[in-house]
Amino acid sequence: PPAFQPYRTSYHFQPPKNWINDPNGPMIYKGVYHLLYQYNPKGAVWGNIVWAHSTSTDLVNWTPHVPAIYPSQPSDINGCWSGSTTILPSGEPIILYTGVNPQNQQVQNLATPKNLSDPYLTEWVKSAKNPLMAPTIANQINASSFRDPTTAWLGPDRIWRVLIGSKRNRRGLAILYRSKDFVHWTKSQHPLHSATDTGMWECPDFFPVRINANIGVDTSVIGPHVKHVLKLSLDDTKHDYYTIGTYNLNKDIYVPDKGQVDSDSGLRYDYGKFYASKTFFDSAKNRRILWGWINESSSVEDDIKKGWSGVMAIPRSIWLDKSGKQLVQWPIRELERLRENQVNLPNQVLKGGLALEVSGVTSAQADVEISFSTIELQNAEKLDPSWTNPQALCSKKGASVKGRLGPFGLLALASKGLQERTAVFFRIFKGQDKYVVLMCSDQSRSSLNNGNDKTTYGAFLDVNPSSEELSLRSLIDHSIVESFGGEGKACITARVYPTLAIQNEAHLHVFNNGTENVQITRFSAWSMKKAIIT
Ligand code: DQQ
Repeated sequence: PPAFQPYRTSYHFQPPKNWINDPNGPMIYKGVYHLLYQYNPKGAVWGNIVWAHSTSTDLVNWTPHVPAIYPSQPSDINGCWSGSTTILPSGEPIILYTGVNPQNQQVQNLATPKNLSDPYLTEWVKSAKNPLMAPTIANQINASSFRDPTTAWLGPDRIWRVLIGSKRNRRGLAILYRSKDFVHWTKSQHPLHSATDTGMWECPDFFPVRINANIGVDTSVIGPHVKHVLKLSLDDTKHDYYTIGTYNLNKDIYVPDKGQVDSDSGLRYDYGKFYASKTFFDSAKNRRILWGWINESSSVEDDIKKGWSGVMAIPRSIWLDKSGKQLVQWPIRELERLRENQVNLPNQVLKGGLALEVSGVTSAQADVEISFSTIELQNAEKLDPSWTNPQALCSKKGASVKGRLGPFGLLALASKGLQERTAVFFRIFKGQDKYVVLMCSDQSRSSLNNGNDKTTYGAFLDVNPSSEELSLRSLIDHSIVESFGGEGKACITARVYPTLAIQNEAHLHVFNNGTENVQITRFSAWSMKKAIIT
């Protein structure tokens, strides 16, 4: 890789070079966090996939190990694709992953640690019984769409269950398998869940969340105090969608409370770039942690030139919102240990049309928290009933389009004369019977290089601006702006490649491009230290 690397991140996980994609089998074992992930040891594009492996004691600083799983037997000779770890009741971790066999069929394999007393679990042994699950004529499984086993869960009937992503024609499927011993698996007649016309379901994730408590629970927990979440990564749209619903263990089916995984109005973990994510239960801190892959928005040629592609999002704690209608995500607390040189702004009115530069922060590598309150809500622009797609609305009304209540927010990775800037902001509209808050991340002027994908992203945010403040946190890391609106109710992650606003030439502004004044009720920004990721 070249020496000049303005887009490498300082506190988001990435290996020194080459291609990465999905996080695989995250876990905590003997106090050590493990991140395994899809990796091409030979280049900056997808291919030659192995499971690379790093460990950490704080989810921030990472030490690499040799690849944990790589092609070595007929059942995975053409690739070791995504999968998950399950911690058995004995405390032993066990991996299920997808292998691609000599016929290019997708099959499911098992691997166990060679030495359980090694907390780093550097060596893994594949089962002689692999593959444990395979497409056959009898089971009618589509051999090129059968992959990404979930963490398994154990029912009160002592039977293990696991999901495999699949499709039949255009119907997406979460195929269910059951086992008494984790080795012999039988396909259930019915999928746990399916939906028409969604295409392939990659990387399913299925887990319980506590009602009315923001603590995580183990994947096998069931009962009246939990709801269940089913997440799917739609190959068609490359977004991660989830629903919240009820898991009926007797029938082994999952019924979403409301909504579909496939529709554009479906709930997403992140309304920007974030894919093939996976959660695990952190038994040391009783929380559920979400890992997601953030792909590049640059051209393949640029990726090859810089020698790498892909980073991981900051691990996020994830729990059920008190409304019960959506999940909430927040960067793991450990990240705050990288904060230094805090800069605060006093409470103040930010007049319509004004911007305020924040000095004293390393703006290319920062953590920023801001809250707004709005005074003249009744002056909000009316929401046209046809504006149902938040991304389309944010594209139409970008940061430079003047409004009434908004756009107001942050200009991140801004160049001196503002030729380049990534704008993360809110707009408030007057809807039918309530105010509607739109959160946007506008990349249209993020770089003078037009070879990048500069799509603008957007989400509606379930916050009531007449009684609540509007908060925004943005993690800025050279080529990433990872934003959390409404205390984690909507997340938008963007990849940007400024040509001027790099390193010490990057600036940070608070702006209000609406006609109405807004009040800044809180502002803190920190320079971020570099994490040790070797
Ligand atoms: N990536 C893996 C597959 C998975 C896809 C291959 C999702 O197992 O379906 O690298 O990004």
